[in-house]
Amino acid sequence: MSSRGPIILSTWSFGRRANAAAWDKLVAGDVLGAVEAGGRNAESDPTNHTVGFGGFPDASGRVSCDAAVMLSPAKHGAVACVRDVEHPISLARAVMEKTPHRLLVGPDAEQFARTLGMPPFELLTKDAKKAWEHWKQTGEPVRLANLEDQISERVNEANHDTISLIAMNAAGQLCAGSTTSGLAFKMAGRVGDSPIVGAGIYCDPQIGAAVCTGRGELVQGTLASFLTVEFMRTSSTPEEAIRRAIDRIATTHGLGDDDQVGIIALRADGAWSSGSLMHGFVCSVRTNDVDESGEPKFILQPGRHVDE
Ligand code: SD4
Repeated sequence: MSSRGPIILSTWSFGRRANAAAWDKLVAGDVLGAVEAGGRNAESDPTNHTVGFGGFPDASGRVSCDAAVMLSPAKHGAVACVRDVEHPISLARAVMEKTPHRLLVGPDAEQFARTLGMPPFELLTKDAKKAWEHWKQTGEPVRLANLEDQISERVNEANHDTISLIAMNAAGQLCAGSTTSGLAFKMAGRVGDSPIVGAGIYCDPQIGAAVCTGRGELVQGTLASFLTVEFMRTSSTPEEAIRRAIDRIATTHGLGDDDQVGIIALRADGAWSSGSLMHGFVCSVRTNDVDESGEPKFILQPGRHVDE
């Protein structure tokens, strides 16, 4: 599929709401503002249990968030393992714009947020705490009647809804971003792919951008978003680039039944595609003509599906 911007692509079906929140800024040409607005939308949604407020906590019962934004190899910012910041993606933007650095982590990143006037914010909701208590007591997948989304150890839309986005404006300027509370009940201190440039997100204005979702550990060792962009340099289509990156993940890892990764890629000429290791990933897209969510264009192992 090919056309120049404005276009915004994001992970999972709730990405449509994020795309809507980003749209006005994107139409005005502000790609960074659009990605930030989309990420903030997901961060504020208490029913999304893998991003910001309402995110499921780590094994210690505390929510920790990772986020990043990227305009180019020279212009990006990220935060990791921040526990009391309402909008980690805005903090990542501030790292890019207000510091000479690229990644701030933990309490010092939180302290940086205070200096910017972002007050401490409790990210743990009652539902998320309940889910954690259940997990703590039973070690079992959670089945709570009052939770719209059920938790399991599996990587599916119900429990893996990190938002990763790529926006391109009408002038062809690109921006990528991601924000997440990571895997539910992860080890305290664990950081996934999302804030790692090259892993969860990558953007090279000359070539294109790619973003990932799913089990971060599979993405970190393959630098799957960087790899996808590099493959776009030489591949005939974004779909082919994604296929090669997903293939790399599959051939370098012993995949478990629940291992899912989804990738979205947008080439600098506006051509885009999406793909995943297995069935279950969803990509949301908005342009002047389209506003929809759908199955990825490419699934490496279509016979496999992550059930709820
Ligand atoms: C992580 N990649 O922390 C994130 C999780 C994710 O959809 O994408 N969930 O590993």
